[in-house]
Amino acid sequence: MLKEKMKSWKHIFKLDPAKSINDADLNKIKQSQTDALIIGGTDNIEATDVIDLLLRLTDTSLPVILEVSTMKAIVPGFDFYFIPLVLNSQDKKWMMDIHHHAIKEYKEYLDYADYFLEGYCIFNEDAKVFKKTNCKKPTTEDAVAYAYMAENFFKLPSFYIEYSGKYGDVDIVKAVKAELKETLLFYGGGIKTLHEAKEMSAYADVIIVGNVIYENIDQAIETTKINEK
Ligand code: 1GP
Repeated sequence: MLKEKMKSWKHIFKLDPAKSINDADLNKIKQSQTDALIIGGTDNIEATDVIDLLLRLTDTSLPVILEVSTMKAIVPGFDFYFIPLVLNSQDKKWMMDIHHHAIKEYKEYLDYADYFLEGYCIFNEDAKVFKKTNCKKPTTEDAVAYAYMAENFFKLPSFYIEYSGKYGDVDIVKAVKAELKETLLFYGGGIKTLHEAKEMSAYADVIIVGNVIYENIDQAIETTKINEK
């Protein structure tokens, strides 16, 4: 069961198929202490780029996950598929309708694929994903209530505090963690240093690191060392 396996994960790198990464940097990612690799992004996601990146990752023993953000880039061959539901979107589309549409098309495939739902709560108003999915900025109280719904109403295996591109408020992560018993807490957004990685890891079950991979690869690798003293 994927959720059981994920209980031992602390760190995931998120690679954006719309951005380029050279082999040397990708090798550093593969050889790092991260627990898994997600391929995912918001804009310009093309199946050819997803396939290209997947093929460059065939020589890693790390789990390779596709985070499905658009139906046109659903590609077979991944270890796992993460499916986001945007809880604080003001449009039902991002919580329900695109999933409904996808199930009509891919239901048979889903029977065989190992997939995992993510209840997203997006905080950074400047993030592309916030605007694209027409989110409403949650307060701490809102976030805690969404976390309750994710765990108790929808029985989602994970709740994702998403600050994409900006380092978030640790007090919100702490408050949400206190609400969750079974649902795993993911935190992603603006982590660039080991200190920040450790700070968010103190409450989040899994931290997700993206942008810094493309800004400073060695600093990105440092964020994996959360278990070191
Ligand atoms: C984005 O949560 C991830 O979906 C990681 O955020 O790119 O800001 O590290 P950053």
